[in-house]
Amino acid sequence: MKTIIAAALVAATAILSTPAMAQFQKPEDAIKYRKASLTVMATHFGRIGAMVNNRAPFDAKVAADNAALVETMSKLPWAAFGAGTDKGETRALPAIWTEQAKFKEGAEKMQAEVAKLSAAAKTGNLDSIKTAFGAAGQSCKACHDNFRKE
Ligand code: ASC
Repeated sequence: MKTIIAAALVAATAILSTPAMAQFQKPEDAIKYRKASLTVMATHFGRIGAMVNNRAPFDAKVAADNAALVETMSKLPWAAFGAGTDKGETRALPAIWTEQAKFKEGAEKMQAEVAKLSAAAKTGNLDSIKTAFGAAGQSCKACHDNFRKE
């Protein structure tokens, strides 16, 4: 019995302390996951963009709902940039892995800016949303310029 409990504890510890990468069975699963999460994020960001750029009527609730989704999605892609996920169907540049601190900083900057966008959207003030949307878009672009192939 003691042996079983000990084995279970060892297994649980291994699962809980496994690096993020091991959430994915294969590198291509991680690549698919990060692309999917970025695509969903971009879709909801774009819906706010349509209102900010007068391509859609402004609706405060739609803006707030989409910004909340962007904020949630912004947390997801990063665990899927683990070691060994640099090859395959990806535009990710090697700099992601050779300049990890800079990449992390960019990812955190983006997450901070979209959190501000979500806060602005909750106020319903279109001018604040426009300002925050611009800053968030810049934070997307900064990483694309440095870490993504054309
Ligand atoms: C978007 C989108 C991005 C960013 C980026 C900003 O709407 O899909 O990736 O904005 O283009 O420069």
